[in-house]
Amino acid sequence: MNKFFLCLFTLLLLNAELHAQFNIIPQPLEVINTSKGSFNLSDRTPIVFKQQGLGKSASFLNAYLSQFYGFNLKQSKATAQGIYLRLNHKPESSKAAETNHTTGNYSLEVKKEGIFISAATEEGVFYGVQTLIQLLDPNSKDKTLAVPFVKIKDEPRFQYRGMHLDVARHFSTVSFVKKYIDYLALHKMNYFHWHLTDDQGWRIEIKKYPKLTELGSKRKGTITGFLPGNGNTNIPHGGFYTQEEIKAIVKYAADRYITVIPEIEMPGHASAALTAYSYLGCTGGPYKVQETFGVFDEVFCAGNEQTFTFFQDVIDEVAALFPAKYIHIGGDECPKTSWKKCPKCQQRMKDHQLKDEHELQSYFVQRMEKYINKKGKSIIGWDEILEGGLAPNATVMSWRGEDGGIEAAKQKHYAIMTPGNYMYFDYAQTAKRDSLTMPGLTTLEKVYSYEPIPAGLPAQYRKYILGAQANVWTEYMNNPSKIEYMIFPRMSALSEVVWSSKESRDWTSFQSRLKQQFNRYQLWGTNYYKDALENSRKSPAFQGHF
Ligand code: TNX
Repeated sequence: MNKFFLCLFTLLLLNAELHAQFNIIPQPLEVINTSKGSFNLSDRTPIVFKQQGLGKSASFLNAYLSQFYGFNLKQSKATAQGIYLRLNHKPESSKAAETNHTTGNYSLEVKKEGIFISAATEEGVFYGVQTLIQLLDPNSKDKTLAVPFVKIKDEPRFQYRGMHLDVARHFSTVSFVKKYIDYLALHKMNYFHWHLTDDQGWRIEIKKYPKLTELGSKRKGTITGFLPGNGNTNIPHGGFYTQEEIKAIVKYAADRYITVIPEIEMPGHASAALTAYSYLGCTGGPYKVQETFGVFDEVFCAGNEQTFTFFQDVIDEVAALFPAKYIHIGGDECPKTSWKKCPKCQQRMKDHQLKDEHELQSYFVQRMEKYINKKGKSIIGWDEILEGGLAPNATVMSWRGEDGGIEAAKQKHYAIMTPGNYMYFDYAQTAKRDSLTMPGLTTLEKVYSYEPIPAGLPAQYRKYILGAQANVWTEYMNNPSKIEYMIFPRMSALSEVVWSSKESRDWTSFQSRLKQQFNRYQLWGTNYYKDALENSRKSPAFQGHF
């Protein structure tokens, strides 16, 4: 018996060894080291595919090769040695898939005759290309790349693999947003949650309400130091995306099989919108686009019909811009102070027999949900939308720990896990506090250790957990380099949490593969937290504020 376990153990180690040598992140389901040798990839290698849709995968590969290796491939019908992209139309298997609708399986084989990527879906082929990219030596300066022989079978574990970006606290340019989307693609992520409106800025052009961006996208300054701040930059900060720019970004993401989910905050986090249209608030103002952070009492009036007209108009334009099935309506951190004092809000509560302001918030969200459902879309809201009764088709994003997600799943609602102490990339990544951040601590190891299916959730509800997402709130990130520093390497850990099978998760193996990932970051020219491997291991247990 002991011998048996020894054998098994050796086999497992050997297996981990084989995986490790390819340094692929996220770890694929099966990696088979076929035989020694490699395929030479150069500008003489043709790329061969029949279906037009596969052109997106080919273009991504070519853009990567030209940017980082200085050559690209020509499409050809030839049957010589080349890269073959194929749709095989076989039904998706779902061995490791936790939920029913995981798509993106692929197989990749590198052998003497060529590189063969096949999948049942276009995105599967795209993920195969991402894996191929990881087989390329990031340190090579050659125009011929040796791609090691290997056979890989892979499939995602979760159907929702997301990253969020807050562009309200600090604006990100169109070109950085595209770069961010590329980072997601390189990690096989498929959702980009775009936090477009908040107290500190309204960042999406709405044609019917031009003042939202004329006035609401600009603030006069920003606090310096940690909340409540030790001064103010007094430097105006602003920026917004035109509808044309938004369409371009949505297409850019779709070409990478990434769905963009817009977030339009309601009924809280409203200062920027109220500054533009003060009649939407309970008191009528005066309001200002906030220069500091936190939670503000000025929220949208829930008693005023014009508020709903406003949001319906906004949703009309938003729904037309984003093909995603989901619209995120926020719903978080909405103090009830102004509603308690507002005659219109109180009247609404009487008319609808709402017993408290939480039920009024629920009324607000449910009314907007109905409108959004009529447009064929569903809402996502932060876990506060559970308070006062959940809207019938809502998906919950669980951020104050996992309880919201658990509760939603038990009510047979879908949930996406983004608990603060694991998934907040605005928290420090080292106990040494190397820069100004939110006060929590989320080390690389902490991210890596995250298990999206909560331990106590009864089996029959597990399918309601769609996946997980990391949030990048930008109160203390005012330039792209800081954002990159905060997301890398934590995003690489996240990609494994949401993609790789639970059984294959192995912190030791991840650390060893991450060394090569660091070389890739260098190739990309991105900033990253270089001491993550050192300090993640040493850092103490979580000390966050939730
Ligand atoms: C809470 S997460 C917020 C954000 C802040 C973040 C800072 C959530 C739904 N609301 O408005 O930016 O904390 O960590």
